[in-house]
Amino acid sequence: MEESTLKRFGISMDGHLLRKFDHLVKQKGYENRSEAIRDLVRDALIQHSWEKDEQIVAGSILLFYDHHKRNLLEELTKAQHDMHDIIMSTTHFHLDHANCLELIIVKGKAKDIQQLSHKLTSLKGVHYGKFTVAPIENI
Ligand code: NI
Repeated sequence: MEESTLKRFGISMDGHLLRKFDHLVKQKGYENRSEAIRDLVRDALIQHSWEKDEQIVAGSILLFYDHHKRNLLEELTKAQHDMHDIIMSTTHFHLDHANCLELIIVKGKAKDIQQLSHKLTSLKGVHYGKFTVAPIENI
């Protein structure tokens, strides 16, 4: 029963990242690093499994960016117009002089939403992007 056997493996990580990770482990109340990593891996696998999926899902795309970055606003607007049929709402928050937070609520085929999310979060000038999604059919 290889699938159910607990396997051990080593992970290399730079000290700075590890300190931040340990802080996260503590904040989220995980027993240890292993438990936290298992959770992160499960989450990543769920997100990945939806990439080519026809399943209808709903979720949000959160973007944090500097609106001074050249062409960024135009690119963000174009990408959203290209896929307007899966976008239910977009809310823009001006955080300070330079930084913006944009929350995009989406609903549609998982593969289309994933594609939009990849497109938006990979634009130059987007400092942070977070995609969350939940199935709304065939749960
Ligand atoms: Ni703004």
